[in-house]
Amino acid sequence: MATLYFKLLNSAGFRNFTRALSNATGEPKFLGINAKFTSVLKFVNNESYEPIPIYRILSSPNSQVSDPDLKIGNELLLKMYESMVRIRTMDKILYESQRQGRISFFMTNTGEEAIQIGSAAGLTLQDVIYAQYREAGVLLWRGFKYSGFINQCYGNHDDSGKGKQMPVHYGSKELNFMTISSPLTTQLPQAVGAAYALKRSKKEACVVCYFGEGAASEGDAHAAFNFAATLDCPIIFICRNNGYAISTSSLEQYKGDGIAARGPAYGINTIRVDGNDIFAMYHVTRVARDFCIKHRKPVLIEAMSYRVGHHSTSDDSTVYRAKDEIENWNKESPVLKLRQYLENLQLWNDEQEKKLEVSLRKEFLREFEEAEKKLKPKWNELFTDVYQDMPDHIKRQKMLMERHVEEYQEHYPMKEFQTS
Ligand SMILES: Cc1ncc(C[n+]2csc(CCOP(=O)(O)OP(=O)(O)O)c2C)c(N)n1
Ligand SMILES: [Mg+2]
Repeated sequence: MATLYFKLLNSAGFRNFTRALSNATGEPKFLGINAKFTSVLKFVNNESYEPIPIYRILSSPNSQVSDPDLKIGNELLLKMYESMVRIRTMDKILYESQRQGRISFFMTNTGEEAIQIGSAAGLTLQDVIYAQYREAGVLLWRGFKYSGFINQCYGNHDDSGKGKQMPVHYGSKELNFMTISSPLTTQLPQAVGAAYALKRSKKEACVVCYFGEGAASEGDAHAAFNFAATLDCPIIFICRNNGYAISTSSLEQYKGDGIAARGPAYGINTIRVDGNDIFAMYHVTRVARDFCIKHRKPVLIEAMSYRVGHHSTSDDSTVYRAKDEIENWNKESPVLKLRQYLENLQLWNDEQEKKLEVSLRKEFLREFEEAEKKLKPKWNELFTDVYQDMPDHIKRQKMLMERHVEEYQEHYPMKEFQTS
């Protein structure tokens, strides 16, 4: 008891407490809360505040991007547009290939290309990415090639995950992009931990963590926000609010002012942005990155958009939403918006569009044919790369499988696997 007393007495918290017992007016102050007393009994709810506004630059194709901070030259503009069309091309072909039974599963990015490319363009390769699964464009912008995406979806021997993951669970050590894992929101506390480590290492970089508004309902999201705020971690949380968590619309997912409203409650600098406006995404991400690194503090960005495609190849979204709704959002396509903007500036025309489409499709199909021919990884690699030192029970499973395959090999497609 005596020791505890001294510990308390010596702790900064206790000293603050004694200091905080009264302020200049003689009224008591509560630790961690900076508020005034009131005699009005009134509940506060989300209607007590104006909804957080949506920052945007591109309200129409005629909008001017005049902010001098934005520094967005023609070369960057065209690279952004080409990258958006690149994802679209990949999405279309891999989606169809799943329908043809060539791969087991796929998820498209349609409608969210501006969130992905705009934010990725505002970062550097030193920043560490923790994504959910609908952020292929971020990886593409960082330099991941068509071949990398296709090899992963096929799980062939050139897939860096050696076929251990289901399709779309991409990852790249070289590009600082953590491998995707599907249990929702697990990436958030991990990302905060990584941001804390970055802060301690004093590197000029931040962590960027993407997640859906559905994932934000998991307890892990709340734990992550609070740790990021209280430990002052350099992390940008980018919530893609695309209106749906599979069949559950945002109308049923939360009752407050979306995900952004939670930021200030945790003491996190927050902004809501038009996720269909690539310039707004780019600008906000750059400013957030500078803030995060300079002040070693988190930022929350809620990017408003719409999931135009089905949730995945296992979903038919017309069962739970009207076709009109999808068509209306298709008209808001961020790819179309940027194209119109470029056409207005006479930087793009129909002929260039056709040429780009044809060349990307050709490039993709070439890689696709190559990937289909490749063998699967050596089958007993199933047991490797998880533990640094293989535990005994895994060694035993490996040995049993080797024996089994040896004995019954005529029942297995052994020719499809690498042998050495
Ligand atoms: C812990 C956990 N619960 C449920 C699921 C099943 N599940 C996969 S995706 C998904 C919806 C997620 O929606 P959101 O976070 O908004 O991302 P979006 O698909 O809209 O991009 C659900 C419920 C899961 N993968 N993990
Ligand atoms: Mg969603």
